[in-house]
Amino acid sequence: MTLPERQLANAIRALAMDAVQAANSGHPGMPMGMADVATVLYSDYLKFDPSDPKWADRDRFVLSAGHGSMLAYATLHLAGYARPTIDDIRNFRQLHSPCAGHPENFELAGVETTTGPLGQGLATAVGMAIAERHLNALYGDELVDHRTWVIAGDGCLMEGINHEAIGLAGHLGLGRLIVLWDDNKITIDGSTDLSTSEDVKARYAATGWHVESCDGHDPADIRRAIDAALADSRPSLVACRTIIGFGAPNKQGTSATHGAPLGAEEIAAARTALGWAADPFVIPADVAAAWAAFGDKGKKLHADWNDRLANSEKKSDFNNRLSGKVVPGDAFKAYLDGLVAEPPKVATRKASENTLTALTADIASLIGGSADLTGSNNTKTSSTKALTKEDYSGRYIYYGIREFGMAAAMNGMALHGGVVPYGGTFLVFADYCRAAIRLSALQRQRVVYVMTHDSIGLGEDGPTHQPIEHLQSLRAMPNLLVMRPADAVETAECWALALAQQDRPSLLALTRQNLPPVRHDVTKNLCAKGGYRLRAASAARKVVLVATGSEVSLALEVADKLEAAGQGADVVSMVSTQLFDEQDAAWQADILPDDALIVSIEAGTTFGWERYTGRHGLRFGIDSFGASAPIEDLFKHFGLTADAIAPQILAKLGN
Ligand SMILES: Cc1ncc(C[n+]2csc(CCOP(=O)(O)OP(=O)(O)O)c2C)c(N)n1
Ligand SMILES: [Mg+2]
Repeated sequence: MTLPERQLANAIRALAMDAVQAANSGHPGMPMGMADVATVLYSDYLKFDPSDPKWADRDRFVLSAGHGSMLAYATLHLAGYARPTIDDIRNFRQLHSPCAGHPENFELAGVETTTGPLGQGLATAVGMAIAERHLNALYGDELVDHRTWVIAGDGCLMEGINHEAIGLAGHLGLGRLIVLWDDNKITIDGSTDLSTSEDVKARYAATGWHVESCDGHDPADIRRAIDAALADSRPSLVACRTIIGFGAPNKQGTSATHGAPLGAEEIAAARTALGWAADPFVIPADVAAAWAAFGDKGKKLHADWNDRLANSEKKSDFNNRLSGKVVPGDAFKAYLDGLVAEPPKVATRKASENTLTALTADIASLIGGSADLTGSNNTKTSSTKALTKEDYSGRYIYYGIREFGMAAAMNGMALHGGVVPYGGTFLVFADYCRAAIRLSALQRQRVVYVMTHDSIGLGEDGPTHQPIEHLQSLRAMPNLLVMRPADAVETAECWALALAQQDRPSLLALTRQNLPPVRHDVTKNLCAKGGYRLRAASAARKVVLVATGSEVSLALEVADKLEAAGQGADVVSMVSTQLFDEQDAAWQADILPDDALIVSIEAGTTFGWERYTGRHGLRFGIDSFGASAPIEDLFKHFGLTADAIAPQILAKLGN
């Protein structure tokens, strides 16, 4: 490497070791090891305009090895983005610094996705690459023509999700996805020899990827490998052989550089070894100027792109797509009116399909899919033909049996913009993709999870397939809107609410079994309040029955029995505890009054329902695993029938 180019990379190294030292925590090894690769990427390949980090046709860069966050902060700063400033970097890992321990998409405009949970960044990038190809198919090269670059470590490639993600990318032929693997043979515990004997390159090749190797400290060799990746139509893995902590003379090549400050002495020795004389957080003017010039090409490309957009007949459509605003249109309104005219007795998964039929007709940006349960999740509509390698304009993704990969890809699609992803699996398998649902919520992304077979009501498949703790545990996740509608009207309302959330994901818990209609008017979206009085007591109110989804009709039956015994009972449909908790105190007090016995009914764990029933209320649910049997037998076995519940309430009331 010529001295000047090595010096440009050394700027990353210096910022990484100095920021980690100042914070007294962090990961210097990865940024120091991949500094040469990152410098080549920024200087010659990455399409970006630092003055507009959200330019729609920019390349996406994902630092999947999120622990190496200082690589992201250093490159964004050096390349001339407004943030992070050098003071932001000085405050690395401190409260309110945008330079958080791991990169956060909501902290810095130049960070495309939150990373840190290993493997997910790469899987998220797959979704970005899908969105790019889809929009390219619709708007052409003149408006959408960018790549997705990933820097991933051994950990990202070792995690199970890597298998799902690269399988999907290989199958869909996402040739504009390029993964630069920090092939340093080191993880936290030491050498990768401790834990793996895998031929990673053979695995990628077997999955339909193009594979290159290079010396990650030789810019010419890095360029050769990347050029080969660009020339190949398959997604590419570039194995960059690097030395972790490159430049730290006594610690490089060892896991000691992975996740701890190098120490003042070693940093001084590294400065000498690297020929870097500048003080901490000082970038020499010639180095700064060279880095600042990297963005010039992108600025010019951006200006040309602006001209093309201005002259494009698709301009307003494109801008509208990218704005992220989606509004249910005429087909949806007609569908809602039809529900009042002829209330259907359907499963809410079927009601979801019917709703989606209207929504996908109205809203072109909706892209559906399922993890191999299309016919069970009811996620495909006549408007959504398959998105394939041959035709990226399709709007339905056959994700295969890859729940985690699907969820991470949906995050990437939402983050990319221009598309609104929804995808289905069984609710019980929310656990398989939970870590990605968590990143949907943390990253404030509008992803809609269509989770069917939401209770023992699925019947004979038994306890492995019957969710118990899932609803409550998902409700515990911050910023995830869990909704469990009770009939077709509520299902439609929940879909409208899910699409209206521009800054959070939603999860629709839907039944396999048919449910009777409980709502007969659609003048107002009552689900918007989270919990509302579906039926008021006739006799003097003694009880409020709070139920969700399939148990709302059961609550109505229980109420009939209580009323027959002279005890007035309200029935509340608690579609979303999160939305209910967001209502004002007056609404909450009106729906859950202090002077009534509050009773919860949900075919899942009772854990947590005391939040609404209080300690003295009653909670009906299931606190064990389910069982394999026909649905009627199961509800009887678990005591979730009006005949079983009503007497217990009457007894509690002293009758
Ligand atoms: C899912 C997940 N598991 C564990 C960790 C903790 N962790 C952070 S970095 C790391 C080692 C990663 O090794 P590698 O990707 O090779 O990074 P390098 O040491 O080369 O920088 C681990 C286990 C994590 N961040 N995410
Ligand atoms: Mg490693």
